[in-house]
Amino acid sequence: MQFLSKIIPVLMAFAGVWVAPAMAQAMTPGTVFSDCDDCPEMVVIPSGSFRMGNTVGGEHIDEFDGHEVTIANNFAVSRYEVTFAEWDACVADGGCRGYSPSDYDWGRGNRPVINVSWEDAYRYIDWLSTKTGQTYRFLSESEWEYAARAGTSTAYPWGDTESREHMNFGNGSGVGLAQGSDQWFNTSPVGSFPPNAFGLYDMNGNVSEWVQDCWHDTSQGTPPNDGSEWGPWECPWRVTRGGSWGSHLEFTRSSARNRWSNDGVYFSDDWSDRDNEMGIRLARTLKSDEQAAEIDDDEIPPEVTSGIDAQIAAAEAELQRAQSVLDDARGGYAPDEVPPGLRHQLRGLEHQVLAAQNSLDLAKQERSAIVESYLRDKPE
Ligand SMILES: [Ca+2]
Ligand SMILES: [Ca+2]
Repeated sequence: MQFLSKIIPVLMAFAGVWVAPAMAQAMTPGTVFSDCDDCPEMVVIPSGSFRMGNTVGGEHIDEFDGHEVTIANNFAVSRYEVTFAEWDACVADGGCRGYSPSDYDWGRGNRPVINVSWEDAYRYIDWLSTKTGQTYRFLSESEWEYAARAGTSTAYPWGDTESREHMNFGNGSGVGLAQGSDQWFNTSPVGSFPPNAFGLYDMNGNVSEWVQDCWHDTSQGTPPNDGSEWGPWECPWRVTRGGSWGSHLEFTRSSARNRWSNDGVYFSDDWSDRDNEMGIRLARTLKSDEQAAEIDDDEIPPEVTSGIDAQIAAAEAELQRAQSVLDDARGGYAPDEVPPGLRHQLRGLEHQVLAAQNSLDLAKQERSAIVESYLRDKPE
């Protein structure tokens, strides 16, 4: 936790400083920015190390025992859970496959979007990346816990006990409850409770949040310790974090782990992957100029990137292949005109396209990390 003493004063100094995207250069931890009018507000999170997992003892199912994780580069995380207003902007712009999730009459606007599968969320991320030219993505599971803890090693960012002054949760046994400062039986408008020390709201409670990682039991090998996701890219179960307005209390701790089905939703007649407790938190990779480290690719010796460049080329080829198989199978039908008999087949193929796109995105992110780590460590 050594980094804390350095970081916290910086955060205090920069808390709430907002910059327009054009000025988004050399962004210091704590800086808040947005890449467009309808884009989610993002907060710059500092690089650093932390102990991931159960740091306070007690029996908590599926939490890691505790291992050190080091995140080498600053990155950005959405200040709030993605809202209905932000989701609806995607649909209005022709993105998100036109899918308009139900809000159960709890309210849209600044309520967190719910009833979104991992693949729905991925489509939103894809739309946002295309619209802004930036690399939006899910957080990895370890990034999520690092961001939620914000330097703390207690069960919650505010201490070891659940609190309605700090979080929207239910009766502790899986049913919504409004009491004290928590006035909401279901979802609350995002930002209704104080932020953590990184300036992030509602990491714990309100809606549970998808991350990139596939689900692994704690007994299944060793999780990554560098902030990267625990793959593979495609799997039947994804990790969700933070618990929700209606989950059991044990899922609201910063270290708590949960999972949800990720079978792939192609058409909205399959609801198995969607739930009214599940929402979206975004990450965005910061570009090198935003980290004040100008990168000229000519400066990088080819051997530094040759391995990852080969991976990127293979991922691009796989994406092209999967897309062409899907296009052939669709046979000229628009997405909403596909006959029911063909839907099942297309659903599987579309899932493969998303998986290929996702693996390409991850390979590109890894290339940036390799280049930045080379520049940081190279001799003067
Ligand atoms: Ca509540
Ligand atoms: Ca949350």
